[in-house]
Amino acid sequence: MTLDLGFAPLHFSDGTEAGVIDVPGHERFLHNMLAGAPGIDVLLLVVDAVEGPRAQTREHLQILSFLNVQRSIIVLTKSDLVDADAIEVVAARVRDFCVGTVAAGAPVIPVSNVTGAGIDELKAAIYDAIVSVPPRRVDAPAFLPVDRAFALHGHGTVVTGTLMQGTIKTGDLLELQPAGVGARVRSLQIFGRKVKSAEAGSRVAVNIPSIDVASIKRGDVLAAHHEFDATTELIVEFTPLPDALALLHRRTPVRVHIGAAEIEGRLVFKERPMEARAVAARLLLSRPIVAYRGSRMIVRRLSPKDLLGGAIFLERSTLVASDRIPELPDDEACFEIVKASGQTPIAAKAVASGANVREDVAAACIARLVQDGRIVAIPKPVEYVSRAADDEALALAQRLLGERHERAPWRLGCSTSEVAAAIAATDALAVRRLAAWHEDGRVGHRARYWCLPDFTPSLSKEQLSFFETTLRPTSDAPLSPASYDAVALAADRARVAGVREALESLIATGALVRIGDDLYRRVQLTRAQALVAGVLQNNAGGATMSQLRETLGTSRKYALPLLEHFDSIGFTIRDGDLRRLRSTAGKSGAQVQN
Ligand SMILES: Nc1nc2c(ncn2[C@@H]2O[C@H](COP(=O)(O)OP(=O)(O)OP(=O)(O)O)[C@@H](O)[C@H]2O)c(=O)[nH]1
Ligand SMILES: [Mg+2]
Repeated sequence: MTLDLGFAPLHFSDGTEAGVIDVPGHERFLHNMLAGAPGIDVLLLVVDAVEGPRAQTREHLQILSFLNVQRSIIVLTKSDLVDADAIEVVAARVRDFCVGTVAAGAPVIPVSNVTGAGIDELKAAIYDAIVSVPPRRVDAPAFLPVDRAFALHGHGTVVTGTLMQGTIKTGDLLELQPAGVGARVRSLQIFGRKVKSAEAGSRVAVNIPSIDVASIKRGDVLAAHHEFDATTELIVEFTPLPDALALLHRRTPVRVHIGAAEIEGRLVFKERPMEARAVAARLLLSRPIVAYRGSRMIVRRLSPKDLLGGAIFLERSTLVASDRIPELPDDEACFEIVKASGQTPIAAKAVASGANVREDVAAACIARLVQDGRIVAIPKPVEYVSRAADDEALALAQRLLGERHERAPWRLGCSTSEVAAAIAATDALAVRRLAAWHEDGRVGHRARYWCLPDFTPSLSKEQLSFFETTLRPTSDAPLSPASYDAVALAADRARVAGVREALESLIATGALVRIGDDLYRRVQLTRAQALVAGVLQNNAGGATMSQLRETLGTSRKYALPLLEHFDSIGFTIRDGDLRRLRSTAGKSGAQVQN
């Protein structure tokens, strides 16, 4: 079984020479097949006449369809092991198998390596094929992907490969890429024969003694000096295999085979491809590579290593030719990134890197998108979601609130955690989103509860009568409060549904006012305030605590916290033993600081 690439010359009587590249067939050595395949112009698809084509045959054909194969020949080996009829049958099968592949319509030649039958016909077919293959570009900058590197005693480092384009001559100064190290060519060989120059399409061995063999590996490129810049970001034209469409995401982790190199990276689309058609894509690699325009590469999934498709190098990402690549405007690119983030708010910085634009550009795009209402800002820290995602989450939250208001109208609404569960967010995120909706007036907020904007709690008949009874003041002290603790205890004991929640709602809406343990009805408080105002308006110098207590007709126990409450809400101001109205205090010229 062949493990790695094999190379051999094939000579024809007229002096024509072909370089044969033998690649392993077994799936486990596909990476080696991929290293050798880009140099192939003429494909010899070797099929066992006994077994016929196998699954691996299909994968090889798919791979080769993305590379440089110009002509194909189907070779049926072991013809000595089957009769002529069987050969016809298997030949027909292979022809069918090759429909729609690079080998479609290729001649089928049965051979036997045991008897030598068919070998001359095969050689003739190879000759016909190679002379009809259009020549590679010999005047382009030299580009030699290195498939082997070794040190030769007395000569130093030698690298071999298929010269993809250009010409190499002895004495040339080349460059080993992506390291970018200069390398002088001391000597050249084509299949063991010393030559002065080698042209594109040749299998060559290049002696570059100035470079340490340990610093070269399969996949490096020996290239024309100063012609290629290594890059990790490229624009490619990617053609997906139909079977691979489902495996593609907008950003797909991939393993790319280019030249003899194998590199991990990400393939990034503006939009996930839905058809097996060529699309522009950005390829972000984990290591720099060099490539020439038109370099072909094979793209596999990172794991498992399914074949995804083929790609053609167009430009380094920084040098995008705008007429070739349908670049989305930056606004759209930024919008796509926000949209792709779904319900997870995304920061401007992440939008910039996702859309591959500068941060200041992203900031301007985001401002326009917010202005146009296509994306929505979420506060603390400022991040963004798409309008559609926001509407969706808001609808869920509003549905929850509506249901809750209907089921328990006496309740203030929902806690943050309840909303968080409904919109499938963490509490921390829910509070930020609720704050944004509250800011826009799309949800209401009262005492740590969230509600629909126009919602006011309303009590059931039973709850109303409970409070009526419990909070009824005695006729001799109409302004005396109830005890909050006592009311809460009574509420807990009463068999009235939701009455404890109703108590909190009454306090939150201000119908009841809690001052320490004292619980006032709003009417009591309004009355008390009017009485205090009356006394103080008639006493410009102020009134004492006991004067006010008498007016209110309550005990000192209640009067003290109540007056302090009036101080705290800015209604009165205390000055030693005296209290005055804060609003008139200024007007009367007294020395009061606000
Ligand atoms: N009888 C007969 N046996 C053959 C013929 N050609 C190859 N074989 C035998 O088939 C077996 C496989 O041959 P290989 O040349 O290793 O096949 P391969 O396609 O290169 O295999 P991989 O490199 O693993 O992909 C060997 O035992 C060969 O001797 C033939 O024409 N007739
Ligand atoms: Mg083999």
